[in-house]
Amino acid sequence: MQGTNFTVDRTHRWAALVLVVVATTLLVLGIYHGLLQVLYRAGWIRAASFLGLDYYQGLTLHGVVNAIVYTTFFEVAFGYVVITHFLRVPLDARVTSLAVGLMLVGTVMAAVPILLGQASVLYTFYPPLKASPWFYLGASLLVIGSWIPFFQWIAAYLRWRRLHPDRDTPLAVVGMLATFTVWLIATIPLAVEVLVLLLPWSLGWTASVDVVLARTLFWFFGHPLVYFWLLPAYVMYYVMVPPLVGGKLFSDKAARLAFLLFIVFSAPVGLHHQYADPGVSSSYKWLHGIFTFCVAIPSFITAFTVAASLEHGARQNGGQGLFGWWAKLPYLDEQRYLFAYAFPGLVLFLFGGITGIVNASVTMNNVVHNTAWVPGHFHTTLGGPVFLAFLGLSLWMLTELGGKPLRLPRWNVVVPYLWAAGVILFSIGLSVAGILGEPRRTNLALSYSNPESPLFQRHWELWTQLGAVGGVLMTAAMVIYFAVFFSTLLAPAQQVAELRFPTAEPLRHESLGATRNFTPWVVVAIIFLIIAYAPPLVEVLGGNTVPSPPYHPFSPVPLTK
Ligand code: HAS
Repeated sequence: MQGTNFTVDRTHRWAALVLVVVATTLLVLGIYHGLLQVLYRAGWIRAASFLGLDYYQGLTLHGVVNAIVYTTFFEVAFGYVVITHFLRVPLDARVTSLAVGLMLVGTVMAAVPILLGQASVLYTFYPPLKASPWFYLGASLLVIGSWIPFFQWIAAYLRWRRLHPDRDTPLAVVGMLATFTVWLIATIPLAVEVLVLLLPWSLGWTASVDVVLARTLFWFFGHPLVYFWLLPAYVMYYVMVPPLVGGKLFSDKAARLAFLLFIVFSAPVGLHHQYADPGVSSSYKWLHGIFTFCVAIPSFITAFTVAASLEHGARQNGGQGLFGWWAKLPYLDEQRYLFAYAFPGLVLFLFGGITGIVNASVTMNNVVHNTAWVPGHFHTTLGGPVFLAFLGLSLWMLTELGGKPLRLPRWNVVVPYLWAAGVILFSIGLSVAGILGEPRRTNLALSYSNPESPLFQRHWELWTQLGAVGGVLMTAAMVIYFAVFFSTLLAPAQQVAELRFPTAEPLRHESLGATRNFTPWVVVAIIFLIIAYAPPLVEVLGGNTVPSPPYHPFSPVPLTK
């Protein structure tokens, strides 16, 4: 791997390693419950869990661990690595320890009520589903813990700028600062939802909750959240992948523009999750729909820029012809395994992008909303480029920061392809079933998938079975991944820990213009947020929706004919 060497200071090396190891350990639980979900939906097992959890508990654990805890822990770890490596400005070790401590304590506080069955509210925790106050407090601590690093990084960045007024900000730093700007924007409405609506309600201080307001605040958070997940994968694609394929980044300016456009467009789109909700006028939904098509633009820019960088690298290695250069990419190279964790993710995201654009269209959304199509979509986005990038980069951090030799390297490069094959089958199964009307988040095994039930739907059967085959392949990939990760973790350190960060050089010099500076993009983002959210929030606040009492999900008694 080409790149500059830098030994990360001890505190940040340990902080990143602790976060990555804890996240991957919890992931074992998240993956296990994913497998149980898909087998249970297909009717291959009768109980949704072998650990005594019911259907909604297992689904909550699966979503919270995989989508919230694993991603946040990973991103803070990766952020520390990027910022310390590229800026080389010292960060206060005590503040870092506080941040990591809060994230760990918050996670335990949220996990216990889930395991006790007192927080079966799924990862979206929509009211009127009600959780124990400990769940909301724990989630708040996790979020506060993840804000602290961002404030450290902003201070470090401003200091770096003063020291190097003429230098362009390293691209990876632009990417991670954009990631956490999106996170900060997203988590402010979340904090309002949790601290003003849900926590007092859960503590019994208020009797009911405004469901429409809570959902609007949640999706104000929920869609920028998906770009918080995506952007570290884009850092990998733009910064690390070009040198891995022996080439250069096709356009540094396009990469910066993509990151900055996410700051502008990632948030004013949340109502596209609420097209079917009453209480919000259709004109605002329409406006959010337009913004949603805009937020696809930086991903289109990424598709072309990354494809051009791959082609450039492959041609440097002797690739020729219109398609012949594809053969020169290092698909199964054990040394450059990060490429294997990038490429299938990019392919999956072609499907994730198309299905996302289907979702964004109001009329087509009516067909797929709340059906199995939606998990079909997000396993090719969150479960595709994002998850594969995080898996590969976690392993990379473990070896680079821990000074550990990679174990089972041949098995390791198989993992992303096996996972992607599983995701494709899983997503085809769920997407087709969704178009045929199969609901998501429903205890199917007791109703629609149960031949004994009057609700039984035979035409979904084939597709749920296909989804289950995909789920088994995904689990097999993860069993191999865990074997690689934990055997590497347990191997004795053999080298001085030093960071070899593959870092792309731009193909040509470009004048960066407005992409040199964050401020105008943040200002435009705030203006768009006010335009997109002030009127619907005023409408919801002054509306005539009736507050709801709490509701606890339950596993219904099997229906019989
Ligand atoms: Fe989404 C629902 C719209 C992207 C995640 N989304 C969800 C949910 C999740 C999620 C978790 O408009 C469910 C939430 C829930 O629980 O209810 N989504 C979009 C749109 C995009 C999009 C327009 N989503 C994502 C990403 C996610 C994610 C990214 C996670 C990381 N989504 C929606 C909508 C809903 C929704 C509605 C609500 C549905 C409902 O009714 O409930 C866009 O950002 C997508 C743009 C992407 C592209 C693709 C670019 C392609 C690239 C790959 C290039 C490949 C190369 C390799 C170079 C334009 C970059 C070449 C190789 C070859 C072989 C050719």
